[in-house]
Amino acid sequence: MLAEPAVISSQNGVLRTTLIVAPQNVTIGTQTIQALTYNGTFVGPTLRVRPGDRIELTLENCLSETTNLHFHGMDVTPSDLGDNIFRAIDPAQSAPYVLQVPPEQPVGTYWYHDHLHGLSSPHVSAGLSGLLVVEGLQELLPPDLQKITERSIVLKDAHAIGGVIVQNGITIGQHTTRTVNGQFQPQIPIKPGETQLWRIANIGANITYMLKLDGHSFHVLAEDGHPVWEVKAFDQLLVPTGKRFDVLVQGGPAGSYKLETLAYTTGPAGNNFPQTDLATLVSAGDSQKAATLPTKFGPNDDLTPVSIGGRQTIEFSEDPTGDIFFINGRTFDHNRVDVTVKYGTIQEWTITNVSDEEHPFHIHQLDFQVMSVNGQPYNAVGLQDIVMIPKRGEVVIRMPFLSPNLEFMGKWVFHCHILNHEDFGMMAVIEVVP
Ligand SMILES: [Cu+2]
Repeated sequence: MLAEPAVISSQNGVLRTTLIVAPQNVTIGTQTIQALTYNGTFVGPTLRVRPGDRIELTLENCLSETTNLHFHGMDVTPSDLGDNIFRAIDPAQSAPYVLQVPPEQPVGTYWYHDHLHGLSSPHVSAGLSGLLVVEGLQELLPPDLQKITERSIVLKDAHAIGGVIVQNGITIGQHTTRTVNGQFQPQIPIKPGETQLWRIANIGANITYMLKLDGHSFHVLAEDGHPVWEVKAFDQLLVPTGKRFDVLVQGGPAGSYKLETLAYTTGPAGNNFPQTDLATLVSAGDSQKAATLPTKFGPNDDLTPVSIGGRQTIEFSEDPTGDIFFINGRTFDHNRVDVTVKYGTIQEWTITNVSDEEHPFHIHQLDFQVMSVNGQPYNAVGLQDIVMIPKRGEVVIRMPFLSPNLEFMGKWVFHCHILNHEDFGMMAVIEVVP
């Protein structure tokens, strides 16, 4: 049976906790393997906050290597003790992280993970990631759906050799064990006609999922923690590393239904991921009258009519052997500023990919709207923080650099969210100035 990760919730507006980063043996199906964990579990504890809360977290590093922490998707300061991925927490150090979650933070599913350049892929592959939920999504639902069962569907894989998760010389596309909430092919219970909220998140380091649930659709309420203004139903969801979908699932007639990832290729220079069973949805028990699902949901913040305050072109490329990865022809240098943006503007970026594989683009601290893919208009129904850039293709996005919190100005990064690509160069620094 599917089990939820441990939960740590804010109390009276503050989430105060310690995450201990340490090697730990974990059990996945019938295997016991050595992972790197937050508080001892392969899937770290889920942190739950409300908009406007404060996070006061101590990261205690019991590894033999440096680590740090990133709060993926959060509109918080990238500086000082905040969501600052330029920090490095040495072995045997305890470090404070203090984040003021803005009252305007969109409600939905986020996550946290190690973001130390050069070690982020090995560390996240080995287990260093967990969910972060900003509560309030149910309150946007019709009254009869506000108390529905909520489930985490945490997608995370482990490639182990000799009982230890591989961290050196990671080769994407090798056989890996895909888990849901750290479990191997669990059963997920539902009643016929019952509506459930699933928080789907790919918090692995490198692999892509094309999710399908036999006989069921995913009714997407939020993408990357940003509620949509129009709910659409999908038979399949493309979930690259880092991506989240909050969806409604309505139980079909009594029976068993496979949750799987379909075979997926990221291109001739990329990877061929095989079809893999992930879990079984078991519909049983008293039938319920299927609720009418909403078609409208979050506020409409469509950026189509806005005036553009600046434009950038960003190029993703790689060397012929696929060992080094570039943004605008350069590998990451944390001492260099690659893009400067004026605070208070809405920017339009054209992200081109001149390689023969897809790369999921991600930027910290804010969300963007996809305007077009390969020149074809894209009818976005919300904002997001990850978009797959097609091989030999381009995506145009619009980003509001408008956080009401002036601390928001500073330096942060954008990168490919295949963490092996990020570690080998595919990341760049953005600075927002007055
Ligand atoms: Cu990439």
